[in-house]
Amino acid sequence: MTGETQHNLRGDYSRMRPDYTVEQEWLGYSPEQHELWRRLYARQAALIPDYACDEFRDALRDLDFGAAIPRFDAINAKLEPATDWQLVAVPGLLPDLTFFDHLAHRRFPVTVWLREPAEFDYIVEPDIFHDFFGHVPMLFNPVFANYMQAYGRGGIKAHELGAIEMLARLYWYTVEFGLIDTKRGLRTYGAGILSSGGEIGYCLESPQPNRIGFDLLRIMQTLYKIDSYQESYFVIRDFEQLFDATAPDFTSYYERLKEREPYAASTVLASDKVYNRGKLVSGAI
Ligand code: HBI
Ligand code: FE
Repeated sequence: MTGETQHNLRGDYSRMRPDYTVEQEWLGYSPEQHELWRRLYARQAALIPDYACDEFRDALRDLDFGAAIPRFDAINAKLEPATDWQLVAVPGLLPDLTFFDHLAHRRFPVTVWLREPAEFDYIVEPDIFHDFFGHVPMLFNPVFANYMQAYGRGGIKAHELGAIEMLARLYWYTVEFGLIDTKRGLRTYGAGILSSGGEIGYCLESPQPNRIGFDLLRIMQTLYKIDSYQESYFVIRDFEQLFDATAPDFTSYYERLKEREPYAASTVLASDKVYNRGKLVSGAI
């Protein structure tokens, strides 16, 4: 929601608390909505063994929430003992600071509304399927869970420093669209990919996009696409690398980055560790 106003957001913001949380009102979901959830889940779950990292795959299998739209309180009963995180229900996208504050307190905001059947393959704003299927399994991994909290704390600071745009690129290229180098080959842990029927195969198998080794400052200097598959994906070695990269104070990084022009999403640099150099023809997707 960086740099945007709220008027065109989907979702009912009229009954929220000051921290933007609402009741999930699980009994209000219709049988058709539960059926749509089952179809979304079945399509996506079938892709997970080939494309998701083991941490995501194992958590998804243990949680087994494919039969109906899950109840947040039932998942919280498992999540709190595992990593001390909890899910909170929200109407949709939140103002940056509100979002960061929840993460900094180990609360993950999950949108309550589900997309329409016509949006089965593609949706612009995050709905409950993206937020839940894509994000929740990774919150069971202790190192990743700590990274998410560090991101929230960093976001509050970036807000004070006028650097949210740079930090948001880190979230985009890791939490939403990140790849990881595993013994079984490249896999994904990114929620934007894991909740997408098309991009999950594309990001790992297509010759078109760049796949480049994780580099914190380079990522924070790189623009991203919100309306097409990504032109570049960044690959971490393990979740410790992600957590360790966010341990230092970013203040001096932002000062350096503010003096530089951002890179286009398609850029490959001589200093990049290249897993795949994209064969993307501009405008091809
Ligand atoms: N709100 N509910 C919700 N979910 C997000 O992923 C989200 C948000 N608000 C802001 C935001 N993401 C990003 O713009 C920040 O990471 C910068
Ligand atoms: Fe997301």
